[in-house]
Amino acid sequence: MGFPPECFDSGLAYQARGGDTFIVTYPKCGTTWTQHIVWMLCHDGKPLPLGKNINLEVPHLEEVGGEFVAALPEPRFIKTHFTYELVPHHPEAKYIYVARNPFDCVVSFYYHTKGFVKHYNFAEGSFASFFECFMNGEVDWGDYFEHLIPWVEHRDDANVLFLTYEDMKTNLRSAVKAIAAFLGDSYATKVENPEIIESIVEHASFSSMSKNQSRWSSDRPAGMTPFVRKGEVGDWKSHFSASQTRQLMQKFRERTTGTEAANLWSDLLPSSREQGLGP
Ligand code: PPS
Repeated sequence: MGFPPECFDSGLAYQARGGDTFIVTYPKCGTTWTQHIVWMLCHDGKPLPLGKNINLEVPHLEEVGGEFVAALPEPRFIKTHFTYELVPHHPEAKYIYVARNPFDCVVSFYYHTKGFVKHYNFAEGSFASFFECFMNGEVDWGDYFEHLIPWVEHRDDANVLFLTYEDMKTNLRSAVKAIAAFLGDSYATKVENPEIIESIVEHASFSSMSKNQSRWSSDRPAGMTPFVRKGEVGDWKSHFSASQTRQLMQKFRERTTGTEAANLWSDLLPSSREQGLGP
């Protein structure tokens, strides 16, 4: 499925309701992973079976449109890549935001754009040309930093749960528990059951989600990079040139200095010293 303009528009016009939970991300930051965790929390820890598609179970608002989402039974769990400004707001709706460092994000986004040959004319595209588009904010859903920073500013709102992909990698179990607690008492109680939490952690692992990938995307032709591709923190190091590292780090500093995003990945991203830029 693509993104019909009428679905995008009706997604923008969707009126959020009190019981809605939105999973909000900039693309390639851990959306599908979080959708699957939420789905399992709603299904007593069982994984999404083969034959189902996560994007119909936890639909992508701007892909299926607002009418489709409004017709779903409550409570609704909704994926979106909308910015803070564009996302449908309701004081009693909940928003799970997942951020990922921009270095790994751009690499993942590059393979995504190369692989979805049905949607993009980029099968032969180079990382260098995609990197340039990303740096200019000329990719789907626009500029990475314009997405990240307003959500970081709202990360302590009572109805926002702010997670990072990297923290989910480090401690998946505690991320699952945090999501359950955020969703409410009935979910928090579920994960007190050892069988349920064990099942969720197992089936949310990279190795489990690498299997039966038609559950995440049916549009990937055989032979292309799989949708659940590598699932690593730091894969960017095998893609970036020294110049690209400097450029993105410089942009990261320019855009995040003075915001709470500045220190999100201070232990992971290259320091000025490593780049020969002084202390
Ligand atoms: S999308 O198209 O925006 O919905 O993509 P999204 O799901 O946000 O991001 C895809 C990346 O998430 C990785 N992924 C995982 N990593 C670790 N563990 C699990 N279980 C997992 N599931 C998905 C997926 O591999 C993509 O990252 P890369 O770096 O390309 O591997």
